[in-house]
Amino acid sequence: MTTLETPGPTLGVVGGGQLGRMLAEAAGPLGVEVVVLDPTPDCPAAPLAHDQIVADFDDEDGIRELAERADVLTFEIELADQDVMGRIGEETGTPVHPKPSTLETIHDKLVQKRELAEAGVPVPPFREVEDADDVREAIDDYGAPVMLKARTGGYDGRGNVPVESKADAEDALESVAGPAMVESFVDFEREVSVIAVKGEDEVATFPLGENVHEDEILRETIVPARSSEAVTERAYDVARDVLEVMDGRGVYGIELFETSETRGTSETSSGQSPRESGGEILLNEIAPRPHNSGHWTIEGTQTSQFEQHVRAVLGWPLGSTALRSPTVMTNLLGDVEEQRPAQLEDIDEILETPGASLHWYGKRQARPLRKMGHVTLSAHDEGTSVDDLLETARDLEAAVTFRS
Ligand code: AIR
Repeated sequence: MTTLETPGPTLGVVGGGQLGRMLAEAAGPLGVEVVVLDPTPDCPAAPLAHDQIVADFDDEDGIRELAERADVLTFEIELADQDVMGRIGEETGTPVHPKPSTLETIHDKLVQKRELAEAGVPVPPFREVEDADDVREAIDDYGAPVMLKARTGGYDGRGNVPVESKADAEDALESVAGPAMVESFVDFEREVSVIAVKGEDEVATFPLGENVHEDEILRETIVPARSSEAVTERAYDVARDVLEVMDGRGVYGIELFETSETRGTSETSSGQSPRESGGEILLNEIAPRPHNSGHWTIEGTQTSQFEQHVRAVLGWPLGSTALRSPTVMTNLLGDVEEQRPAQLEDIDEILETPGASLHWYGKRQARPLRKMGHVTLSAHDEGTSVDDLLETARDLEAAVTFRS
């Protein structure tokens, strides 16, 4: 039986960006206190959290203080140092979720792909590359273009470089600047993601989201995804298989490709055309934390991904992931030429539109393509389709301007 007292349990979160902010927003009503650790004074999570420890993500003293004050340690950024968290977690007896070993696996995209492929999770062809010759060889084998990825450190598209031809191999490797891997470029029909939750002795998956990326950065999530039922079910199966490999409780963002064609026998055996049955599901990447493609769950489902993360890491029962209504989320990315104080103008249309919710992360500085906020638009009547929602959401996003 789960018991609540005052003050409630404390969650220590390494990282205090928008994810930490939305975690704190979700923790409040449950009586859970959040302390974040982030190097930026007045980080986005600070005004909503109980407290902020100003320290680097790998600062041992800071993380020890966080662990001593917390009942459970978690993280909202992959720059968190798994070795330091693991060691200090053990020293202080504060559990860390997801487990640092999971973060270690995920940290290195090559290790991540290898472990998942070994577990039978479908992944695009991939390999380690050490020099430009390896990249060129991969282009020979997979065909151009290929996707060159930094094995560690990249997020929000940083560190992912499409290589169009062999002539670009050298420059691409240089821009990645570090250990790298190459993946075959997936000819996808759409990108989708499953936000999945691993609880104490249960798992949950949120409705499938369809993601639109540009320049490797998420722009929109559309729910339900416009995939066939068969593909949607397949995505949930793959997500559950992924969770089997992950160690530790919490929310995982599982990014998937739905390929354009159905290969093999499924199209003939089911008697459906590829369009009806859809393509295959391949794993793209995993994030061991709440994910941008799950922000829509705040308004769109009965329990948000942030509340699920709080519940999961504390070992509490998970909530319902049932869809409330079709929902579209659009990111508000810094539309500025260079860094400047954050100021978003003309927000009136968003505020006045029924079903629209504005989330502003409170980042002091806008930077080109930085995630500054998002807008969620939920259907408020039965007749509204996701295509209608998408059109309105795009209009809302276009209505606001960053002061430059
Ligand atoms: N984040 C973590 N991994 C990927 C993303 N987008 C979130 C976390 C982190 C914040 O982005 O909430 O703290 C950092 O944002 P920025 O704009 O300061 O780089």
